[in-house]
Amino acid sequence: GHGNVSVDLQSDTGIATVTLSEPPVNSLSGEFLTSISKTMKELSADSSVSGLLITSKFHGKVFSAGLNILEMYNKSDSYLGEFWRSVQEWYIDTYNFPKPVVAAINGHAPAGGCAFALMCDYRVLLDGKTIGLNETQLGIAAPFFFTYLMSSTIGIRQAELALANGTMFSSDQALQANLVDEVVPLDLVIPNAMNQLQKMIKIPQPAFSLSKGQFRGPNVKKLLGEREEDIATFVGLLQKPYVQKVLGKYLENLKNRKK
Ligand code: CO8
Repeated sequence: GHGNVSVDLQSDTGIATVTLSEPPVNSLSGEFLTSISKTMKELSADSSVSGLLITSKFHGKVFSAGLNILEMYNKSDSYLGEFWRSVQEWYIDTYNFPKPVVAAINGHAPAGGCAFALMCDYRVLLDGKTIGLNETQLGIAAPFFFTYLMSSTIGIRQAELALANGTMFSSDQALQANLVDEVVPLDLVIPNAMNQLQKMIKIPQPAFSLSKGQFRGPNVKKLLGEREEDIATFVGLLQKPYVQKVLGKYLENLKNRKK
């Protein structure tokens, strides 16, 4: 892997475990996102790889805290633009990955952490953890490609409600809504995810890839066709004074939560 992304390849099955290891909570900075994208590109091109298990080093705590809010606070237009480019790249490389990808969600998965899990083909969530696209709670709206991830997973009506309200689902609610496929105790998160991968890697790979591409290709193509516009939209929204104010307040609350 690259940076704080580690890869462990099982030589007999070709399953690669990708462990997100950015302390303390796997928040996604531009640098971390780029490390993830590079890793995905390499694993995609490696013919000895049959599938991926994506999980977090912070087992039992946090899968990913989502985009690093510090990357969006008090920054120049060009900084924000480059950050957003790395977000787009991460989405394209992960969502478009041609082989099976299973998320072992071994901790909380708010916002970008939820999006990451939604880019995978199957989700196993740790019992008692929360998952959802809570962006509106931060005063921002999730980008269109996050909303597509949610609506292609739980259906348009439920996605629209969840995104408007910034709903964080409990593990029971997430299972009920089909936002995740399994909810299990801690010691089963990785084994059950592995079990699902063992099944998926038996499907002939070209057929798997073609089928996956038929669902996902149009969404990726849309973003590829309007990357610069999407960056401009993001930068424009982020630079609004009220958005910066809300983000600042949110960061402050995060810091003060435990005091
Ligand atoms: N970004 C930056 N720093 C963060 C983030 C984050 N997303 N999450 C946590 N941190 C920091 C905390 O401030 C804390 O810092 P410090 O140690 O300096 O006080 C440190 O990481 C550890 O966090 P906690 O102490 O809170 O750790 P816990 O284990 O108690 O809790 C949680 C972990 C549940 C993940 C909790 O930290 C949390 O809820 N974090 C916020 C999650 C969140 O709301 N993320 C939203 C990110 S926005 C996004 O992903 C999509 C934006 C799309 C933009 C589109 C615009 C057009």
